[in-house]
Amino acid sequence: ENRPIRRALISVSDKMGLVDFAAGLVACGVEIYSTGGTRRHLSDHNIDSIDVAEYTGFPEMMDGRVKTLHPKIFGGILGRRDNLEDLNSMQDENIVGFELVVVNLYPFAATIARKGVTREEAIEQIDIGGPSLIRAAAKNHQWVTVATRPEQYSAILSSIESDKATTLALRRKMAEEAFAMTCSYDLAISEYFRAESGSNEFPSDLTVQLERKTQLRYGENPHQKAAVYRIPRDSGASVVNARQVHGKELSYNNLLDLDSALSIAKSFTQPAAVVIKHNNPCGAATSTKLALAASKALDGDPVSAFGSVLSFNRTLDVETAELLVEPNRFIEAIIAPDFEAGAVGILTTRPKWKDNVRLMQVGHLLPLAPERTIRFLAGGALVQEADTLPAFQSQWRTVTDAPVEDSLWDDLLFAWEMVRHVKSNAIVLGRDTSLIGVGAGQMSRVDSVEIAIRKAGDRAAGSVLASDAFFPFPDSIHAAAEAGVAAIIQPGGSRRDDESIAACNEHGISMVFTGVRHFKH
Ligand code: 93A
Repeated sequence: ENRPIRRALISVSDKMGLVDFAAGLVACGVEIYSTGGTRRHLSDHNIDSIDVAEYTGFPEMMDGRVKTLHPKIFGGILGRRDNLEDLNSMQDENIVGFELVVVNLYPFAATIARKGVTREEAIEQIDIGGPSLIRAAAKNHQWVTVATRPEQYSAILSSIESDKATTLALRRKMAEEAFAMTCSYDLAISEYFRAESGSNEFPSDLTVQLERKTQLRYGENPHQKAAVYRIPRDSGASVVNARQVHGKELSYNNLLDLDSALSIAKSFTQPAAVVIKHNNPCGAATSTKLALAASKALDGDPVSAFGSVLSFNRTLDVETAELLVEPNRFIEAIIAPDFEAGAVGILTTRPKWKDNVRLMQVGHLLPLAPERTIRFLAGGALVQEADTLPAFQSQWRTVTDAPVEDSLWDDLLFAWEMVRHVKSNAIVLGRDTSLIGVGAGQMSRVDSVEIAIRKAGDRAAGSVLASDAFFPFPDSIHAAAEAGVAAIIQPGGSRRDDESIAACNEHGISMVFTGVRHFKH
């Protein structure tokens, strides 16, 4: 079921990694067809390609609204190579076959996140041809390989380099990811229209249908009966849908913790590792490599990490697995998009580990789709949109005399992303894009500050502090200053903001207001 790749159609908005990929394809003798902007980008880097417009005989028109929507393109993707009629049609109409389709879409979500974007601009960023190309290629994955993200290029190229072809398994995996991607793309558009119509009215009746997935041994405590239910037809990347690769049955509390762990790992684009205890993060980090992120995350609070659950946003590799099985570590469960075979080997054979750890494979993590949350109360329920609002850095304001040092911005962004995942009142300290102190669930904010500082110890000096809501009094600022905190990020909006700002100025600390609150109750 290996299919040779002779011709590729490339049409991408995100040009990341494209030049190396295309150059590799050309070196393997693959002929490239491309659309306007993509073709210019390739030719700027001395890579020749055939103009799609020249091939179809139709110019790009209507400001690019019609570029690839043509039977000579879709016939070349959808034609079944073992169907005589399809092949005859291709020959009669001078249609060439594409065995590889490389497309990523107009950045709709990034466009609507921009400040002051108009409705017309948003509408123009609804990609029509791109999803069609992707869906056509994914439908015909028996013959065609589809790439929708730069991260996929290396696997595809190395397969072509070694075998001049791709395997069915690879094509099927790419097709699966492609349909998940076009689905979340359309969901973002539909949510935009919903928000635009100003209707924050939720349905007047809500029917929640759930099907029992498994009976659990017990609930939060051994005297409580419990079961797991799933939403029928929901196939998103979730703990409920994840596949258990190894280990004994998950408990109610494991499932809750894994769900939190996964939602945090999902929110980072860089390789990330997260450590959860009792539904709050006690370690988390991002880095250039998963193993580095894991080591920083576990060092965040090594005492609390004992008996924790872990999540990762990349395939768990051998290097990371080696690091996890160090003596004196005890991990209840791990969730990751995938596990290298060698990593499963390491995690499931070492004494103490093999009988205890559960491994959950969740599959490709989609970018955050808007979701709703439901919490049952006695006599009813609360329904809300999930707090998946991205950080709009363009709307942040530095409010202190001292500007934020350049070296601290990454940590501020990291801490701000983390604090929304901690129970209110939430305070986190971050340093070197890792979590070094957390104060969670306290009834007074200054208590959370003091706990976070105590957890960070010597490491608090030079760190950044994030607060999920404004400081009602400047006492927290004084405590942070005493510990050597270098910068603070918080929503702002208290009647006494000026007192907090004055306290920062007095201590030479910089402070950023985000204008957005992230309570989690
Ligand atoms: O406006 S479209 O929906 N009409 C099309 O026919 C079409 N074909 C590809 N947008 C279309 N595309 C998109 O153009 C691709 O999905 C890709 O994001 C972008 C690449 O255009 P260019 O190569 O001109 O930069």
